[in-house]
This record gives sequence, structure tokens and C-alpha cells, in this order.
Amino acid sequence: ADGLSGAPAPFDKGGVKVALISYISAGDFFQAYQAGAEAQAKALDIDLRVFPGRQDAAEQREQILQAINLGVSGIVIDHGLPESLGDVVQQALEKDIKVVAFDVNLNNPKVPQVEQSDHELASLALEQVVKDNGKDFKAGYVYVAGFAPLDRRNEVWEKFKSENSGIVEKARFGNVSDTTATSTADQAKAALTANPDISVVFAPYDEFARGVKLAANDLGFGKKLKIYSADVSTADIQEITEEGSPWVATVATNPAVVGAVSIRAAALEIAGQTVPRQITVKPTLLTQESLRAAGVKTIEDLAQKIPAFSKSDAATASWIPDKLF
Ligand code: SR1
Repeated sequence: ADGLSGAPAPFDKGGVKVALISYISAGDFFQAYQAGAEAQAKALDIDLRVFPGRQDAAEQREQILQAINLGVSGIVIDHGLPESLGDVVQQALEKDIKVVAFDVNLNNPKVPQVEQSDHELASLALEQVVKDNGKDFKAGYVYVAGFAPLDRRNEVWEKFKSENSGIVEKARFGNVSDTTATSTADQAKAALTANPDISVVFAPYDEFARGVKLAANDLGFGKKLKIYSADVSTADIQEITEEGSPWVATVATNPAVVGAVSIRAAALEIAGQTVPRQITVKPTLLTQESLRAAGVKTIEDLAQKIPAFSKSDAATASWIPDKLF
């Protein structure tokens, strides 16, 4: 560890230990989030300890205790179930370990919360739904309660339905696991078969959208269905832009940027500098049409064309290197 010249302590010496503790590791979003966190940690000469997430609340608690015992200076908690984290997070804070939470509401004034402006994300997607389909259609909706970003997006969906009586939710399903897309595909197949009049599916997580697309293609419903999602990855861009794809729009941040922002927030906290309690990375609407027209094929293409996909102004400081991508 060499340290960063001009950085405040302890970053001037380098090798500051930080833990990244995730609830979910599988899937493009979480892999890219981790890659962004690792790149930012490297740029800060942070010794980042990554604990893999396996959708297991007990294991995540255990990992927080392990991180405390390792003597880390900071912990980034990426998703999780708030009810199983409160007391162990408190233990970390009492040892003067700084904690940053991404997409899990820890409701602790000492913990900055990072999010992707989920209300705006869902609103942008639903505005596009109305633009493409009007206000009179039958919908399918993919949702699993208990995940902060999905709960926030759900608030917008509920309000949207209550304001548009012609939009009728005929089926609701969803699954979050290490096989989210394929399990959601099985559920979507049953829901679409039972409700063949569904013409729009709001699936605000890319693994959900991938599952619905799989089901639609298997059933031969690809032409009569439109899917709207959250998130983006290179694989998603390929699925959205391929010929005849029913996946017509997504609203997304660059997850690698969100991972980098989470590490920067932890670094600022460790250095004793001011960090807002609410840190948001704003998402962008990406339609099938706009992606095709711009010839976008990868997330790197997006980063070149849309500034928000290559960096965020959130949680920055002059001593923090931000040239990551
Ligand atoms: C199970 S929660 C999945 C969501 O977490 C992140 O906020 C991503 O945007 C993803 O949609």
C-alpha cells in the first residue's frame, strides 16, 4: 500500500480496509456493481474485502461480524433485509466503523443511503408505457416485496394504477433467488397463458424482464407483448435491440458507477468528511428505438454517449480519483 498523495488520513498511507457485503451476487447488475466498487477501491488504494451474497440473511449478518473482526474501517452493505441487519450494523458503528448502505433502508442517521432514484426510475418507465400503449390496457406486473428499490418502484406503480382506471393489473408474480430470470419465466408463462389479453408487462428489474421475455418467446407472444424494465447491461442491450424483441424500454443507471459511488461515500465517511445522508444516482430512459438508432451495443457504448453512464458527481472530492472507466 502506497497511499494517495494529498489525501487525508488514513488514505495518505493506503491499505485502508473496507468490506463490501452483498445480499445478492448473481446477475449482471450485481456483478457490474461489484466491479465498479472494486475499481474505485483500487483507485483509492483501499484493501477491499468482498463477501459474496447468497440471498441469505443469516450469512449476511455473519459476514458483518467477520468484517468487524477483520478490523475494517468501513463497510458497504449492498441490499439485504433491514430487520436482520440493524443490531450488527449498530455493533459496527459502536466500534467507529463507518457504514454505507445501498438499497437497504437501515434507518440509521449515521448511515448514508445510496439509491438510484427509484421513484423517478419507475415514473420514467411508466411515462414510456403510456406513450406507447395509451391508458387502456391489461397489464402484468413483476414484484417481490421486501427489497427497498422494488418497494419504492412499487409505490409508483400503485399510484399510477390508482390514477389510471383503464390500466388493469391482471397478474402479479416474481421471484428473487439465484435463478431469478428462469424462475420468473416459469411464473410468467403461467400468468400469460391464463391471461392472454395482457399486452404490457412492467418488470422493474432486468432479471425479471429477461424472464418475461423468455416466457413470451416460448409462448409465441413476442409480437403482442411489450416489456418495460429497470437496469441495463451489455447482455440486456443485446436482448432489447434484437429483431422482434418484446423488451422495448428500460430505465437505468450504470451499476458500476453506483458501486463506485458507494465506495467513495465510505471513503469520505472514513476520512471524516461530509457525506449527505441520501445519495442518489439518477437513471436514464433507454428505449429500444433510441438504442437501435444510436447503434449502442454495449454498456461501454452507453458510457461514451451518455455522461451519466461514465461517472456521477455524487460523493466526490478533489483527492478521490474518478477516472474509472
Ligand atoms: C432484488 S432488487 C433488484 C434491484 O436492485 C437494484 O436496485 C437494481 O436496480 C435491481 O433492479
